[in-house]
Amino acid sequence: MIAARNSLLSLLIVTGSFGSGLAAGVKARAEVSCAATAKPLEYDCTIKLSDSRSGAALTDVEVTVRADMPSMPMAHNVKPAKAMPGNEPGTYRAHIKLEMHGDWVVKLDLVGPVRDRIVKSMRFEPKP
Ligand SMILES: [Cu+2]
Repeated sequence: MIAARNSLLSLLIVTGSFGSGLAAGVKARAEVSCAATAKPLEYDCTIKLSDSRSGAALTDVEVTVRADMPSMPMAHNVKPAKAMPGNEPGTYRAHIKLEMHGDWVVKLDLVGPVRDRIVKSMRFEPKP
């Protein structure tokens, strides 16, 4: 069953985090959704960070968003975007500019109270 598309594209395909392997460190879980904007290939992304064990919101984290296309090595050079804190605790907002539609890997680098890297596969499509 394929869910109907809405304007807020639900792009989350893979959940999970790939941590640095530090046993004592807090690991982050991220929910990421990106919505197409009026500008082609520009997306507003909302990121929700939580402690993967306790579920507590992760605040005061410096989040850098990077995007690359696994199917096209070396082809793209998307500028990393710094996320800004959102309205709700543990939420962040980032604006990204891609170079084409399709399947991208979005990498979130977290620095601050939590250090982690979260990698997600996401499909970006034109605004409906
Ligand atoms: Cu490409």
